Amino acid sequence: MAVLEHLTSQQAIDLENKYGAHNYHPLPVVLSRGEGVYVWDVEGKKYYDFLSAYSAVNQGHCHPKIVGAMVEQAKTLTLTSRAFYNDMLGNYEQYATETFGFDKLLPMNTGAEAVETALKICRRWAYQKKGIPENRAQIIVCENNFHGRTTTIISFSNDPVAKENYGPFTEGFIKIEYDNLVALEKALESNPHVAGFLVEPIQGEAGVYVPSEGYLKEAKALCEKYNVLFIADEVQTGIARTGKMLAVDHEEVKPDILILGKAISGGVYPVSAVFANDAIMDVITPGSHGSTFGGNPVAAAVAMAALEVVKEENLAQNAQELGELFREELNKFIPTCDLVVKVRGKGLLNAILINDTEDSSTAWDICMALKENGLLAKPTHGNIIRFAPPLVMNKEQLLDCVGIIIKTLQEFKK
Ligand code: IF1
Repeated sequence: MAVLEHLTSQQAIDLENKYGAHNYHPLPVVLSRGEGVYVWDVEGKKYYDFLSAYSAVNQGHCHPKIVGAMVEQAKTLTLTSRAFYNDMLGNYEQYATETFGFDKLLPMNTGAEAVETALKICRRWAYQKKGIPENRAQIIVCENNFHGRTTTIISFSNDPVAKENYGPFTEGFIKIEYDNLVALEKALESNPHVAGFLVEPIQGEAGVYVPSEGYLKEAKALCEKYNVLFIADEVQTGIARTGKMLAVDHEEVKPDILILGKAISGGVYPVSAVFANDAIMDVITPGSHGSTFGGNPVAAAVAMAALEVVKEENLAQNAQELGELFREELNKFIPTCDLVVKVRGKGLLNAILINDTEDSSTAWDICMALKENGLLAKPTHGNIIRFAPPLVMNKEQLLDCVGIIIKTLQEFKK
């Protein structure tokens, strides 16, 4: 094994700059250890993690139960491919489908793969079950969506940074305004070949946009009225992040297709999954979709442990209560601070809107100051900072973090 010499932060940054593609602009902190709500940098400085790897580490860093499940399975059988059965996948599929209330799941690895899988299932359902003419299926998506980075997915993005010079793009998508039921009904009634509606229950990357109360329920009803599949992308909002197991649970909405990723594995291993009932999932036949690692024994073991942790530690209830406390404390502070316009979110998926332009560096500069004060967060735009700690945080730690955020904002000079 290559000798991992002890690097300074700058040495680690230099190595990444020299040998790695520059597809990110990370905050200049080099992490070497994580435990629960904390991470440490290579110089030993301790931080609260207020990003949770974009809501993948909901169960806290290096949760012993999840890591233990991974280690045990990794010592036993890591990968068989789906050319053969293995003794873990069926167990996991039963446990996860019972947890989320669907007949079946299709196991994949990353969120984007799961989104792509859901799009393929939706299109095939449209042709084979709804009777839409071949290659005419349309899927409705929302402005300012984020569903991943594959070529098809960025085809329906409106983020120029994520899209420019990656064409030609995949056709078959209709974009409408988020949280606008009139726009949705108009798109449904004026396009005869709509197969599905793909939506984030809360738009994460757009800046934690929580839609109006009732939006998801009404949108689902419109999909039923027009015989269109309601596809919920809960890669970021799922797994207790917003105070319920799924964000759609706040409105008791049952998606036709559910997409999960990130924290379904507790951030320990790449795991994603697409859930649907038999009437939809049975369009998938042998050889019509697959993945080398999809449904591997380690992923199965890790995901079962990660879901058990969410239930055993009551993480949804904790996210609900601590999220309310977080917004309550910040809403007391905001009237005293010109720098912050508002706080918004649900459960422990929150963001503050900074009183500056979207192309300013203010949010970044505030995150740099937060880092100095021992809390790691990252802007989604020049004027929005997302706050998403692990859901295992306790009240004392949360109030400590609120104190750090308020202190940093009070001391911040543009
Ligand atoms: C990056 C944020 C971005 C997602 C939703 C699917 C995926 C994601 C709702 C794809 C992934 C990640 C990707 C990462 C940063 C982060 C992110 F919103 F979470 F902050 F980019 F918008 N659906 N989100 O949020 O899952 O393929 O990454 O496993 O690409 O920079 P993935």
